[in-house]
Amino acid sequence: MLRIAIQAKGRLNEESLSLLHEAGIEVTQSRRQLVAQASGFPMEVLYLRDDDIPQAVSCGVADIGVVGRNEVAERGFPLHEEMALGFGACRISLAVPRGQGYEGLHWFEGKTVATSYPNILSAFFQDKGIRARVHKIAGSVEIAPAVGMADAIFDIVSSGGTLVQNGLVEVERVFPSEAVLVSRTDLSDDKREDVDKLKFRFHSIVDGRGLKYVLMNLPKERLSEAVALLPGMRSPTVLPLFDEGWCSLHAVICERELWDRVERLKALGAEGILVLSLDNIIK
Ligand code: PRT
Ligand code: ZN
Repeated sequence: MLRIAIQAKGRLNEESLSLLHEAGIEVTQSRRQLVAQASGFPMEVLYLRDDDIPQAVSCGVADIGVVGRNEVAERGFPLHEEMALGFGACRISLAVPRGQGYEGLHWFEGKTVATSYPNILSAFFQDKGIRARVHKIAGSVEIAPAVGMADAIFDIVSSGGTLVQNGLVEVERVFPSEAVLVSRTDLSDDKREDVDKLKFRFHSIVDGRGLKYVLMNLPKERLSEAVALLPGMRSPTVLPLFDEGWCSLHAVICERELWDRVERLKALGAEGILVLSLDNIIK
């Protein structure tokens, strides 16, 4: 029986549960309980604060966990990163008060920087040869410069709205992060097998995100031009139609290229274009 640690509440909770759901795993008990039984996979779910997940997995309280890569790096416990999960995207960045005339990292020389990620920041400054003071604070890092506690901050940024609201400018993107699946480094063979099964399901979901399945009818003489527009998974599928001058073309297209490709296909004479959502891709 695998035990997975996920965030009890917060930004990663909902998407962790929906990833499990899409993988055919339902969590039956209320999330107020620390441990819940799952169905659809031999698994228990342990609800923790994200700060505690790296240690819980590393010391074997849980076998695997879903947590931000930022927490994994900051805590420094020995863990194995199994896969990136494609949600919770953010970065930890250095930001300075607006109007500082920032021209490069040497600006930080002798300055004080407030952060909840002192280990990642100290390692970064050391690597770059910058002597700055790293001031650890637990929360509301973004107000530290305004209240005179620090000259700059090193904090998580996603939309950047919080920085703007606090009169700060992002000057260095230091650490890109997203939710990852981590495992303890001493998994038994049985558990390793279960983790691989779970990863197979997760990959089929994560790989299918942002992809569309597109079908259309196309005059046969335009086929090679159309295929050139559609990289697909290997190559597009072409099926005959009763009308011999026409064929049916099926392909997988990345969502952000969808409209551009559809417009170009239409210009080639494509008709009856259907765009379908993809739940899973089993590679
Ligand atoms: O209670 P618990 O300790 O479990 O939760 P928490 O409050 O410590 O963490 P939580 O739920 O805020 O974040 C969990 C994880 O989500 C983080 O460790 C990151 O991996 C990831 N994540 C993704 C984020 C953000 N995006 C994010 N925007 N974590 C925090 N933020 C904060 C950021 O610090 C900023 O102050 O949200 C604010 C808004 O960001 P902007 O740039 O969109 O304005
Ligand atoms: Zn936390």
